[in-house]
Order: sequence, then structure tokens, then C-alpha cells
Amino acid sequence: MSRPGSFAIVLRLAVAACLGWIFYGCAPATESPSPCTPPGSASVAPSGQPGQLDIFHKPLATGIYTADPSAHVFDGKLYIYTSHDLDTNRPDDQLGGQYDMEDYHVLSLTDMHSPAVDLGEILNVKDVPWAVQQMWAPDAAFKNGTYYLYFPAKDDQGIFRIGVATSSSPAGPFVAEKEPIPGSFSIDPAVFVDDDGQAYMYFGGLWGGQLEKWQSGSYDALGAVPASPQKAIGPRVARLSDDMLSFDGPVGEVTILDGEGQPVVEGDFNHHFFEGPWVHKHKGTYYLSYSVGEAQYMAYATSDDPLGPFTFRGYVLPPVQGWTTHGSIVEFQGEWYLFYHDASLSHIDHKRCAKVAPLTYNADGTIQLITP
Ligand code: FUB
Repeated sequence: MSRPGSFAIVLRLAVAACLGWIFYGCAPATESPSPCTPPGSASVAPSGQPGQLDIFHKPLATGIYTADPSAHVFDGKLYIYTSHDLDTNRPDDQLGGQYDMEDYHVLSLTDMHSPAVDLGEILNVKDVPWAVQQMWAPDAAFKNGTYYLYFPAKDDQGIFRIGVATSSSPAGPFVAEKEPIPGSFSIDPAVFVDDDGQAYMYFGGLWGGQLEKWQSGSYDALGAVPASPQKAIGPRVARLSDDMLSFDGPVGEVTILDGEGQPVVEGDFNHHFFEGPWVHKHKGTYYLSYSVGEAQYMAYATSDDPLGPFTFRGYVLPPVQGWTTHGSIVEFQGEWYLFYHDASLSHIDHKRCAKVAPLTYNADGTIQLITP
């Protein structure tokens, strides 16, 4: 996890803020909605097609700040599980403390021409026995008639763990297990269920996400990102047990290879893994998308094995407003989409809004760069 801090980032946000005020012409959202951002409603604009709305590249929800959208199709409907950035101003503690979140919401879409609906809170930190703070990026999965919500949070030692909660409905509410998943650590769980029913959890994030503190296999408060040009730290992957509540076997590290077939190294800020892993499958190929961190691109790599290694192929999304980038890729009603977030609704780095954009594959399986 990350923090802003450079003059360049501040300048970029300031310019974006000016443009936003010019183009949107309305006040940024607050937790008490402004006249142009009614609570629980979605932001939409006419597309020119009678009766249809253009929802692409616009905040899906404007009544609250939403981030880290994880999109899934359940029962023919699209559900977007999001973090909820509170409208608070905790100071930047260099560990992402300003990303102040205590609950999750789920939005739903029936098609890509209707407004998203905020179905409300589905889990709150006060209902998670082991969690204390920072309910960061979640994901969801469905198996054997049950819906699962996976989420990271800090425990009473200030260490990120990953928890799971269950529900009989994709809209929740979810009931959390009493303890985090044994052997889990760091942030940003993303669960991929393969065609054979085997589920995998990918997870991890550097800096505030603490992944570099787990290189020895246990938590080392002094653990640091290796110096360049040592092999970059990769996201973690674990098979999930059939009941989806625990890891089935050891946690492995995913290797990302560069164009020459060599592992990506630390210091290679255009390619290395930073946070926000997401895996989807397209025409038999596994795609791992992730934030590269410092260079602020959302990159992707491919493999013919869900455990990797994955080979870097390019970028899905260029830098967006705000320091973080985090997204999910999903097929819905025969088309592919990227869900992502930026800071365009508030123009404040840690008050983000989830958005959606169409995603296009080239004939060779590469993904066209999306222009926000
Ligand atoms: O939303 C909190 C953190 O910001 C997520 O866990 C990271 O992926 C980044 O988006």
C-alpha cells in the first residue's frame, strides 16, 4: 500500500481538481450528499441513445467513496464489492493510515446502461472478532451454494491478516469467521475459481501492505524491499480448501518474468508487483493484473498455469488521479470490462470512486490499453 507525497503527485491532483470542476461543474461528494450526489444513487450521463445511460469512466456510486472494486457475475447480475473510503482526514503516516476504512459495500448492475445501485454495507469491522482497523481491498467468491467475502484488516498487533465471511446471498450481509485464515498475511486477497472448481487466493501488497515483512516466512517488523536489482517480491498464491475457509497447502510466491524470460527485479518500477493482484481466465490463458506501484500503471502478465510463472505482457490502465490503482477484470453479458478506481470524485487521494470501462482483447490475446 502506498501513499502520495511528492510534489508531482500533488500537482497532478491539483490540475485534475481544476479540470474536474470545469467538466463536472458540481461539488465533490461528501458523506452528507451534496445536491448533485444523492445518497445511494449512481452517477450517470445521457449517452445519446434514448433510454440508455453511459456509465463508463464515471463514478459508479456518488453517495459514498468507493475503492478497490472486485466485480463478479452472480445469478446473471454484476456485483461489485468495494472498499469504503471514509470521509476523514487521518494524516499520512507513510503506511497508508489515511486510507481509513471500516466497512464494505456492494454495488450491483443489471446491465451496462443502467445506474449501479449501492446495496449498502455488507460487513463492518465491529462485527469481525479479530480485526481492529483498515478494512482494505476485498474480494468475493461463490462455491457450493455459499457466497464468500475475503478481506484484509489489521489485528490487535497491527499486522495485516486476511479474513473470510459468508452469506447465503451475494448482497450479504456476511458473517465473519472468528479468526483470520490460518497462515494468511498482507493485503488485497483476490480469489479465482478455475473451471475445475479449484479456488486460488492471490494476495499481497508492499509498504503499508507489509508483504516485504514476510520474506522469511514469518513477520519481521524490519523486513524491507530488497535492493535493486534483486528478484522482485511477487504476490502470494494459495489453493483454497474445498470449504473455501482455509488454505489447502503452503503459500507460494508468484514469479513475474520480463520479456526476456528473466524474473522482474526490484527497482524495475514499470514492471514489478506492488499490490492489487487479480486473476482472470480468457481463452484458456490466465491473466494476472496488478499495480506496479511507483509508476502507477495497472500491468498484466499471462501464464498457462494458475500458479505461474506469469510473463509480463503490457498495461491495462495508465496512471489515474490519485496514487493508488486497483482493479478487476470480468466478463458480463458477452463483453469484457475493467473495474478500477481513481480520485476524480473528491480530488483527494484517499477518497476514491469506483468506475468501469470496456476492455478489448487483440487477436493475439494482448489487452488494449484503456484510456480513462
Ligand atoms: O484501499 C486500500 C488499499 O489501497 C488497497 O488495499 C490497495 O490495493 C490500494 O488500492
